[in-house]
Amino acid sequence: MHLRKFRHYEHPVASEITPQAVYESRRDWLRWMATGAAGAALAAWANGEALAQAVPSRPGKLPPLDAVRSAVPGAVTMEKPTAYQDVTTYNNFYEFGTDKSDPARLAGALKTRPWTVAVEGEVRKPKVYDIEELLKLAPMEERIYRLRCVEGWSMVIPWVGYSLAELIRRVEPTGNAKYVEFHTLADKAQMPGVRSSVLLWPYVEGLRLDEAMHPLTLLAFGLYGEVLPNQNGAPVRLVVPWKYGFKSAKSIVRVRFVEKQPTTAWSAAAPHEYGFYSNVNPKVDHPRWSQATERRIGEDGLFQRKRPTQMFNGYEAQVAHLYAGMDLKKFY
Ligand SMILES: Nc1nc2c(c(=O)[nH]1)N[C@H]1C(S)=C(S)[C@@H](COP(=O)(O)O)O[C@H]1N2
Ligand SMILES: [Mo]
Repeated sequence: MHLRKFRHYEHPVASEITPQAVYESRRDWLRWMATGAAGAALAAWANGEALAQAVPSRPGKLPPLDAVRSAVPGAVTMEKPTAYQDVTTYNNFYEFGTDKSDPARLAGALKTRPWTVAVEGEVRKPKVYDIEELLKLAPMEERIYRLRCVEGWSMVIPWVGYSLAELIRRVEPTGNAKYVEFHTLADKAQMPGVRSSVLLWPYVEGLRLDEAMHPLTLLAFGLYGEVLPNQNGAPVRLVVPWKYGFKSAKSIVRVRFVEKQPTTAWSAAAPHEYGFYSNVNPKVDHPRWSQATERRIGEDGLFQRKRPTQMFNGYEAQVAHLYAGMDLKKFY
C-alpha cells in the first residue's frame, strides 16, 4: 500500500490511493485497515474483483439544468473536466468540517429550499430574491473553468450559471458601491463545522465592484449539467476562476454592496497568508509553500507531475487589465 506523504493542509484524494475503492477518508481508512478487512479487500483487488460495497455512492440523479455554451471569452476551456466523482467528493466547505471528505458525507442534510438571497447595501433597488426567481433571472450558460485552490491542487469543472453582472445590473449599485460582500449560510443546526472555531462565521468573501461585474465572474447553480450537489455550494455559489478557490463562496444568503474593502473570513483568520485579492499568481508564494506549480486532481495518480500554475489561472488575457499598475506582491 503506497501512500504519498501529505502535508497538513492536504488530504488524500480517491485517485491517489490504491485501490481507489477502499478510500473514504484517511481516518476511516485507518479504521478500516484496523478491522483486518484490508487484507481481504487487497486480495480481491489483486484478483480484479470489484469492491462495490466500499465505493462511496454517487448521490441520486440531480435534476438537469438547461444551459447553452457560454460565449463569454475564455469561459470554456478545452481541458479535460475532472471526474464528477472527484469534483463532488473532494471538497473544501468548512461549515461541514475540514476534511476533504466531510462535505460529501455531511452536506446532504442541508435544506436548500426555501432559500433566499438578500441583495442590499449601496444599491437603488435592494431586494430579497427567492432562489426560484434567481434561477430564472438570466439564461443559464455552461462554463468550463479551471479551479485552483490556494492549497496547490486544481480541477476543471463544468459549471452552470450566469454572470453575476446580470444580478448586479438589476439592483443598480449607487456611486458609493466600491466592493461587494458575499455572506454564506452559517447554521449550527445543519452545519456541524460552524460549531468549531476554525473560521469566524459566517464565511464572508468579497470582490471589488469591477471584479464582480467582470463577465467571467459566475453565479453558479449547477455543475455537469445538473443542479449543484450540496457539497459544492447549493443552491447558489460564486465562481471567480482567476482567483484562489476560497474566493468562490458557497451557499450564499446575502450580497452586500459597500464602500470599504470587506474583511473576509480567510484574511481575518490569517492576514499574512490570505489577502483580499488572492489572484492566482505563480510568482507570489504562500508563506508556507510555493504557488509555482499545482497538481491536477485525478491526473497520474500517486506520482503525478506538478503542472506549472498559470498567471491569473490562465485568464490573464481577460482580467489582467483590472490590476494594471498594481503591485501584485503587495496586493496579494
Ligand atoms: N461557504 C464556503 N465557501 C467556500 C469554502 C468554505 O469553506 N465555505 N471553501 C472554499 C475553497 S477553499 C474552495 S477551494 C472552493 C471549493 O469548491 P468545490 O468544493 O466546489 O471544488 O470553495 C470555496 N468556497
Ligand atoms: Mo481552496
